[in-house]
Amino acid sequence: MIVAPLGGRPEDTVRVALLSHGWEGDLARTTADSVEMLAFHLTRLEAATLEALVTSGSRLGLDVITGDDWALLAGPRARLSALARPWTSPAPLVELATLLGHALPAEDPSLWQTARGPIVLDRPAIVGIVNVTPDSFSDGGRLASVDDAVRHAERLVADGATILDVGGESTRPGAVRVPPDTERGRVIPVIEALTRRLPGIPVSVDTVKAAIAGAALDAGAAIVNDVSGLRLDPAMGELVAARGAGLILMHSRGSVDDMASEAHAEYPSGVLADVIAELAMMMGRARTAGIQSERLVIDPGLGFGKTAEQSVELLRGVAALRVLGRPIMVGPSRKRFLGALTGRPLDERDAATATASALAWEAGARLFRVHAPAHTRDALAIAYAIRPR
Ligand code: PMM
Repeated sequence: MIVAPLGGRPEDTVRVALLSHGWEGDLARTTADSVEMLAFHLTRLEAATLEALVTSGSRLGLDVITGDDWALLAGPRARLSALARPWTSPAPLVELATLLGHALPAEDPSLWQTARGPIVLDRPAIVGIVNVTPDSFSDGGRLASVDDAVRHAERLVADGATILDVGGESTRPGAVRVPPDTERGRVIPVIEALTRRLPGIPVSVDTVKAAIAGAALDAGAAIVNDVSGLRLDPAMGELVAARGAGLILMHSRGSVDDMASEAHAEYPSGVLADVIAELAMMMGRARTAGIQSERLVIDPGLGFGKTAEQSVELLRGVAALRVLGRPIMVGPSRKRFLGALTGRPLDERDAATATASALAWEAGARLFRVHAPAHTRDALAIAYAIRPR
């Protein structure tokens, strides 16, 4: 007899073991998914709900840790699903069962619908950054003309980018705000040129303004990257819905002036729980505006309203974002928290960016927004090659 421990994520290792015994792929996956371990942080619970949760949870073999009005609930997906059935729940658990059902992650989505067709995310997708700003964080506005921007974009694609993100307004704290016409004048000619010169590469526009997003979609963009998560321009949601664009909902707080600072870095329930709750609100806003969920990608907004430590904590917990049921994008590229961890200046953080990206891939992230993709492409190629199968 041999008893061998299975390391790693249970759903992956169990699937691999079942496949090794000749199980058919789909059956192995569904069976293995039932042992996926999940945990939930429940807050603002009534006393009766808490009491019923302890009883039902322990009967199902779930771990339930409770406090005054909160609980941590953990266990295999299959047992959690048994709790997420409002039609069989006792009265105090009906609401919790319903909410748990919504919160249980669907299988990782691998398709992202955009205005120019679907993007398949069964392997890592590198989003190359084309900052057409004189004062961006990390590339210092070296792209003075449309030709410079196109040349830079071609380099990004040669180095592994499969999507390009064009931005014309810096969120760097203290950056000079640009009037919409200036932002439009920066990004639209670049998007027109890119969609002409690189027709197979979907382009996203990094803007919080519906008018700029609309003009960018007219110019051939497929995706809107709204770093305000639909908070700052009330017209953005309806525009994205009407145009069938893909939408990146990034977590941030505050205005363009202070969102990339630490001005709003208070997270009473912990940065991970609060960011997930606020991303869920942003997804609700998208739904209300009529945007289909297949068009959404979520992004925890590393460095936006987060201290370096909080960005690290978010990256550590990025797998938890999978509860939201949409593909996850991360933007660690050259950010301050990587400087804090490595002691390296801005222009020496590409290896750290690549490492952070590969580790985030393992935790479930699928899109990686980076300035200089070469290292990240290599790191992700290894991470992809050794993925559990
Ligand atoms: N970071 C920046 C700008 N836009 N968009 C998304 N979706 N995610 C990010 O992390 C993000 C972003 C700031 O970085 P830069 O000014 O160096 O491009």
